[in-house]
Order: sequence, then structure tokens, then C-alpha cells
Amino acid sequence: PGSGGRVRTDWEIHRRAILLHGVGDIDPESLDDYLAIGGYEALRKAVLGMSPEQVVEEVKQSGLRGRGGAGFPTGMKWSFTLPLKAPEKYVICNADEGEPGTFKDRYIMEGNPHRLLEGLIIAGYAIGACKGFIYVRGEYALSMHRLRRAVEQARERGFLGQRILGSTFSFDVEIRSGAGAYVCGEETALIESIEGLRGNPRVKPPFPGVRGLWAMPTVVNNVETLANVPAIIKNGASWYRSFGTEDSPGVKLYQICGHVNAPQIVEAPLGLTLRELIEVYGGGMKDGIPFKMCQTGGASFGFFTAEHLDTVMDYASMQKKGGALGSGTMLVMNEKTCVVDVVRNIMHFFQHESCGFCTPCRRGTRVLYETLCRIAQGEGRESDLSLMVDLAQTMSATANCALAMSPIFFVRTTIERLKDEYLAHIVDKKCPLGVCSA
Ligand code: L3W
Repeated sequence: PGSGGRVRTDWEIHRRAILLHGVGDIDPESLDDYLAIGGYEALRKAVLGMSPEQVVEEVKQSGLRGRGGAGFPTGMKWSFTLPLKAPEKYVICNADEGEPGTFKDRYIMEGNPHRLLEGLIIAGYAIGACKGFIYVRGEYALSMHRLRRAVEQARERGFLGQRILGSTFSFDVEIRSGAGAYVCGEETALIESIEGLRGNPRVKPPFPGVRGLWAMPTVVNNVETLANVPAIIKNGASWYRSFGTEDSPGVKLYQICGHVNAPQIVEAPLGLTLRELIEVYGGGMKDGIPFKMCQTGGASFGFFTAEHLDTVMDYASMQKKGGALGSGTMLVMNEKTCVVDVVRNIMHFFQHESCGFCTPCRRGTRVLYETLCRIAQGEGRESDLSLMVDLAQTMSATANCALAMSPIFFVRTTIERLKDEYLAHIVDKKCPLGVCSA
């Protein structure tokens, strides 16, 4: 992009204010290091000075929304589970970070695992859970190691176990490993996996908050969501709302990757524009090659093109423009990138990761992938474009889980916004950039 973005250097102060506070500075395997930067003060405040209802209310007032992708209000989710009477309740941290281009949760787990653990224990207190699970992506060996150490240390110092910090609240945490299936990041498939079953998503409702792990009320939250909680409890909801926008308060981890000079993970307040993220944090477009498109939110969402560079990146504004904030991935692509090649690649991922349980997804992702391969190879028809949109729409309406609801976003936005490039493959029977046939 050009230099139209406002450059506000005061963002620098937000870079490590909350989620990345301590990351890179403290020894992630030292509980004392975490305590030295104020660790577990929020837990102390919650279990010794606040009722579960007050904790839930504080999180509700903060406006925190789920950072895994869907953006569901966290306090509201907790408030559904808190009043339920059940023999046991659970809280699960979804650390099965599998969305392509998404690697923010790993940063927290490797860099400051106690922050996540503290957020998880507070969540357990807030909903009345007896046990928490952290379901970690199987490939994340270092995250798992550091979390296991953090759990042991927290137990030794009385932050976990019976009567935490002398209160009446008892809670323990178990770390579970995934085994490489993307679909196990879907909360109900994840629950099946913890139960020892094949990771097939369940039909919702009932939502896990009502009937989850072993049929008990279960709150499932993403790593980054929980990592916000200690700061909210410690400093209060209105302090948290001083970051971000009315629709989307607080801070977010953005993964700026692709054709930028400085690909990186940054913590920034919600509500920046894509242009600002690329210029201020990403260091601008690599080698000066102009911007063409950006997949925002992770592979499950739509594409933004140059006319969207000034869209405010909060949940509502992005959704209005056919994109999504999702997990905060910003995959930036320059003019030399072929959209058909990129979409074919993403579709290969989805057809490979489909669990095969329901027909719309199993067949639909395969047919979409084969159609894109034909177009890429110069064997497409113009009617393929409307057929792809129809098929993706049908999948979205009829499939069992969110995996098959994703293609409509990137199929529709790329066909709408970059139709000429699809047509060039179909009419000229070759890739105009020489990428697909290479
Ligand atoms: C109680 C209701 N709870 C919704 C809860 C629900 C869940 C959360 C969001 O995620 C996203 C999607 C994909 N009463 C409720 C309720 N809930 N209504 O709120 O629910 P939902 O259904 O909107 O979304 P979801 O199926 O949980 C799907 C994206 O995730 N995705 C990729 C994920 C990958 C990562 C990663 O690697 N970090 O996140 C793929 O599908 O696009 O936006 O807790 O129970 N009435």
C-alpha cells in the first residue's frame, strides 16, 4: 500500500502490554519470573476477593470476545454455564492451533505458559469447574513441555490443587495432546477426542456450555482468550475497554505474514486498519512489489483486496466487508501471486482435513478442489465459477460443522473480487502469471 495510513507511534506501548507481557523477557520455565511481573495476583484477587458471579460480570463488562476465530462474547459464554447444577463442570483450553497461518497461541504457550494457566484457573473458578484440560496441538512439543512444567510448578506453590491459596476452591489441570487432525480444533470434535473417541464434530445445539465433556457443562476457550483474563481481573473491565473499539475492545495478537518486509506476531489494540498493520508493523510490502490481496483471519475466511486496505479491523467492520478478524492472521500477498493457485492450495488443505463424516463436506471439498485444479490447468469453464459458489453455499447450509462452512468465504470473495484472473485461466487456457502451470 501507499503511505496513506496514519502512523501512530504510541502503539509501541501496546506491543507487550497484556498478552506478550514478559514473553521474550522472562524464563518461561520459571514460576518466580512470572511472579516477579505480577503473575497470579489476579488469581489471588479472584478466589480470595470476588464471587464467581463477580468474575463473570467483570469479563462480560470487558467485552472480551473469543480469539479462536468465532468472536463469541466470553463473559456471556461463562454466564450460561455458571448457574447450571451438575455433578461436575469442566473448562477446556483449545490449544489445537491448526488454522493455516496461525501461530499466536504457540507464542503464549512457549513464551509465558503461566499466563494461560492463570486465565484457565480463573475461568474454572468463575464457572464452578473442578477440572481443566489444555488440548495442545500434537506438533507443539515445546508448548506441551512448558505447560506441563507450569502445571507442576503451580501445584507445588498452591495455585492448583485442593483449596487454592487457602480458599474453598479446588481445581486441577491436565494437558492432553492432539494427533494432527485440524477438525479436532472444532470444540465438539476436541471434546470427543478427549473422551477417547474419533474426532467427529457433534451437532450443536446443545452447546458444550450446557452439555460438553462426558455430557457435563463445559466451557471451551482459546489460548489467547484465556491469556487476556488475568489482566482483566487485575486491572478491571474499564481499563481493558480503554484499548480497542466499542465493538471489539481490547488487544489482539496479529500474525502478519507473507510478502511483507517484517513478518511477525504483534500485540496491538483492535481497530487498526489493514494498511496500518502492513505499514507500521509489517514494515511495508516486500521488495516494493505492490499489494494485491490479503487473506484475513486464517484460511477459513475471505480475501480483502486493495479497496479494503482502510477497513477498520474489528469484528463487525470486517464481517460487513466479507472478511473476518478470525484468529488474527493477515496473509499478505503481492501482485505476483495468482489467486487461483492460492485458492487451489487452500482447498487442498480443506479436502485433506475433512473428517469424512458428512457427505456435503467429504464430497464438496473434493469437488471444489478438482474444479480449481481444472481451472488452474486451463481446462475450466465459465460456468464453473457459479457452480463453485452454489456448491460452497450448499455445503455451508448442510454440513455438520464449521469446516465445510469456510469455503464459501474465500470462494465467493475471490470470485467476486478477482474474477478477471479466474476468467483469464478459463478463456486463455493458461495462468496469466505463469504460476499455476509452473
Ligand atoms: C452457547 C449459544 N454457546 C455459540 C459458543 C460455541 C463456541 C463459540 C463460537 O468455531 C470458528 C469459525 C471458523 N449458546 C452459542 C454458544 N456458542 N452460540 O460460541 O461458536 P460458533 O458456532 O460461532 O463457532 P465455532 O464452530 O466454535 C468456528 C473457525 O472457527 N475455524 C478455525 C479455527 C482455527 C483456529 C486456530 O487454529 N486457532 O481457531 C474453522 O472452522 O471459521 O469462525 O464455543 O459453543 N447460543
